Amino acid sequence: MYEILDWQNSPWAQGCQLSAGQLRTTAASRHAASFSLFCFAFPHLVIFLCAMRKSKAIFLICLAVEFTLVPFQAALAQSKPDRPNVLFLFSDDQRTDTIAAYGNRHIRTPSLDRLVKQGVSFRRAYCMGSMRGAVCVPSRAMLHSGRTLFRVPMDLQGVKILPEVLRQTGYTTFGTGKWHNKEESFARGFSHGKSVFFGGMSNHLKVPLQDLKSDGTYTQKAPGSKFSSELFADAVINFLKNYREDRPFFAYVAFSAPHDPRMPPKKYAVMYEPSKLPLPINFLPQHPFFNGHMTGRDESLAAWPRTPEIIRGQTAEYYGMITQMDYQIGRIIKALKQTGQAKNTLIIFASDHGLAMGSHGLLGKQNLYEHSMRAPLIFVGPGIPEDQSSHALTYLFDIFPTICQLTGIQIPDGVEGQSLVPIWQDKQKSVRDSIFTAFSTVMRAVRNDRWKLIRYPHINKSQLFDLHNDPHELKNLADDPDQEDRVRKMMALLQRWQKRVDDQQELTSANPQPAAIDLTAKERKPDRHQPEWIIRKYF
Ligand SMILES: [Ca+2]
Repeated sequence: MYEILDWQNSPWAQGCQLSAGQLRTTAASRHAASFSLFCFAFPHLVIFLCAMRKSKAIFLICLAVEFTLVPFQAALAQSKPDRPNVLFLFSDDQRTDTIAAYGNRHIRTPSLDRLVKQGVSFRRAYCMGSMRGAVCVPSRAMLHSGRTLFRVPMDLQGVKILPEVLRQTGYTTFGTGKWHNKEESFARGFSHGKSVFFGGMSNHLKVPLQDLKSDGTYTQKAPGSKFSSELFADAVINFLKNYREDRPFFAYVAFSAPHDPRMPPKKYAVMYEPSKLPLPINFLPQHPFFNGHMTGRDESLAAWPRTPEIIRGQTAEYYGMITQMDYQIGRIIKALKQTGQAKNTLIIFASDHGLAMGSHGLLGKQNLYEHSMRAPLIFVGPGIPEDQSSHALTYLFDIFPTICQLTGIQIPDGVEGQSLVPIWQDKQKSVRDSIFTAFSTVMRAVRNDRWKLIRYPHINKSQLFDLHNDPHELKNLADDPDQEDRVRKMMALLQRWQKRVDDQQELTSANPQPAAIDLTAKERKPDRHQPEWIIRKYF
C-alpha cells in the first residue's frame, strides 16, 4: 500500500544535508535499536529461565547485568534518529484574534489555547496577498513552495513543494481537506490522500471529496456524509491510528472552516449569542472610499451599509465554525497522543490569511488591513519552547524552510522564506525588517515594526498608520504635514520591495478613478454554496 522510495540513492537525498551524516545516523540508529532490544530482552529471558530452573546464582548475576545495562539502554534509546513527524493543521480564513488564549474573552478555543501554551506563537505572521479575489489560492501556493507571490505558479507546476520534498527524503506524506492548487501537485506531494477537496469553498455538509489512489489517480467525487471539519479530522485520525511504518510521517490537515458558508452544526450555531458579542473596534458600516474591490463575492455576504446586528450575527456563526473546528483539532491531538507519537511530533497550526468580518466596513480578505492579511501561526514540538510569543515579522511561506531545518532537509533552491528556528533559539530577534503585501492591481502595502503605508494606485490614495499607537488602523496620517517625510520613505520602501519580488504595478495612475462610493442598497446575489437558511437570513 505504501510507496517505497529509494530515497537514500535519489539525486535529491544525495544533494541534501541529510544525505551524509543523517543517513549514517539513521542506519546506525537502526543497528542501535536492534542491539538495544537484545540488551533488554536477553537478561529478561535468562532471568525467566533461571527462575524456572531455580538457579539462584545465575539468576542474581543476570539481575546485576540488567541493572548495569539500564543506563546504556537509555542512551541507546536517545540515539534514535531525531527526524520528527509533522502534523500540520491549517484553517481557512481565520483571523488572528479568534483564539481565546490571545485575549479574546468571547470565543472558546480550548485546543488552540493548549497549543499556544505548549509552543511558540508568531503574532505577526502574514500572507503576502493575491492577484485575484480567491486569496486562498496564492496563499497556499506560497506556503507550499516557500516562494513569494509573483514567483509561484498557482498550480505549483515546476516548483518543489513542501510535501514533495518531505516525501523524497523519507517521509510518508498524508493529506486531507482543502487543496486549492490542482490535482497534479497534490499527487506529486502526497503518498496518501483521503477525503481531499479540490476547490475553494463548498456547503460544509456536501463537500465533494476524492481519495488519492496508489497509482496517483483519484476516486470519483462523492459528497461528504458529515460536516467538513469532522470528515477531515476522521481521515487523519484513521491515518494516525493505523500508521505502522518506521519512517516519520507528514500529515497535512487543511480544514475549510471557518471559510463561509458560515453554517456551523446546530450545537455550535447556538453557542454564541450575537447580542453579547462586541463589534470589531474598527467596525464601519461602509468602507470610506473605493478600495478597488468592494462588491466581490465575500463582500456581498451582507448588505450595505453593514449593521451591528448583521455583523454580530455573522460573527456568532464564524465563532461557531471555529469552535467546532477546535473540537476536531482536540480529537486529532488526542488520537496522536494515543499512538505514543506525540513527543516526537512537530505540530504546526496556521491559517491561510485573516478576514474583515465588519472591520473597516468590509467582510472579506481582499484588502491589506491587518485583520485580513495576518494569520495565526503556532509551532509546538520537540525542542520548541513552551508558552512563548514572537513579534518578529514573518510570512506564512517561512513555514517551509522552518520545517526543512527541523527535519534536517536542505532548503531547496527558489525558496524565499526564512527559517524561524533561530528566533525561538534566541539566536535572532527577527528574520526581516518589513513586510510587503499586495492585492490585485489596486492595493500595495508595506509595514515595518511601527509604521504601515497602504497605497491604492487606481485612486492615487495613501494611508499611513502608526501601528504602535493605532493597531486597528483607524487614523490615517498620510495627509498630516508632519508625516510627509515618513510617507515618502515608506513609499520608497514599498518600491524597493516591488523590485525585490518582481512586482510591476505602477503606484500612481495617470487617470485615477473616483474615490467616493456609496453602496447603500446595492443589489447582491448569493453564490451557489450558501444553504437556504443563510439566503433567507442575509439576502
Ligand atoms: Ca482562505
